[in-house]
Parts: sequence; structure tokens; C-alpha cells
Amino acid sequence: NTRGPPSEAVSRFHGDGVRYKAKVIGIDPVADAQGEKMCWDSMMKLKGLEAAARKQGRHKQRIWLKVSSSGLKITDERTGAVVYDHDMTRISSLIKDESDPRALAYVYQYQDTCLLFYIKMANLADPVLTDIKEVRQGVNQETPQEPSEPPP
Ligand code: I3P
Repeated sequence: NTRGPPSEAVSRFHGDGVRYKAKVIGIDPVADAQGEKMCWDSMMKLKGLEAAARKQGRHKQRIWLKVSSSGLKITDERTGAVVYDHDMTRISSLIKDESDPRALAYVYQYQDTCLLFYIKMANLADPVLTDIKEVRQGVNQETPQEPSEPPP
């Protein structure tokens, strides 16, 4: 290969990408693709629901969050089933949770629908946020125009 290997920064996210152990705190329909207060309100609402569920003995779903150049994939930790597959071009917001160093949130936008995903990492959220930002920057450089329609 005369062109040499791709940079490590790129290749980490090829294929399945990088996976992180996590749990789903909650998912909430939101009114917009972004908005600091909107996201914060949604996260606090989901946090309240999580606390209420825990009091009833329910546990958060255990997942793997996979960050790859194509997007974010959520698989069930136990069954391996893909529960969500989010194209990176449709991640309209990425939120660091200032109240919890292990949590993060993002907004997934599909046509007129926006959903906020609030995730609790098994470890710190910062490296995951950095990874997602890195991929988003790469995506923006490569496809600055309109994202293509996904299959129905
Ligand atoms: C658990 C504890 C864990 C939490 C877990 C709780 O409660 O708060 O920190 O996992 O949530 O059940 P306890 O100490 O009473 O056992 P996270 O830190 O990952 O939220 P879970 O049941 O939803 O997994």
C-alpha cells in the first residue's frame, strides 16, 4: 500500500467503531433539534422518571454504545440486538451533563421528529463525548451539504 495506513484517529471509528458500556436513562421526544434549556429540562424529567422507576425496583437497560464513523449504535448488552442505529448526520445536538460526569445526552433528528437520548456511561462520559465530536467533525468535513435520505 503506497498510500500508507490511514491515521489512527480515523481507523478507530471504522466498521463497528469504539464501544462503551452504558445504560439508557431514558428517551424523550423534544420539540427542537437543539436548545440548551430544552435539553436540560428533558434530561431532568428523565432523571426524575429514572428515580421513580428505581424506587419500584426497575433497572435501566444495559447497553453498548458504539461510536463509529457512520454514527451511534445502541445494542442490548444481554442479547446483542441493535436497538437504535443513528446516522451521525442526524445527531443534531450533543450534550455534556454538567450534573453527572458519567452521563451524556444527544438529540437524534429524523424528519419532523426529534428524540433526546439520555445515556449513563459505566465510566466517565468525557472520552465518549470527545469521540463523538471527532467523528462529527470528520462527517462535517466530508459531507457539508444535505444528508442523504435513509431507506424507509
Ligand atoms: C444502584 C446504584 C447504581 C446504579 C443502579 C442502581 O442502586 O445507584 O449506581 O447504576 O442503577 O440500581 P443500589 O446502590 O441501590 O444498588 P448507575 O450508576 O449505572 O446508574 P440501575 O439499577 O438502573 O442499573
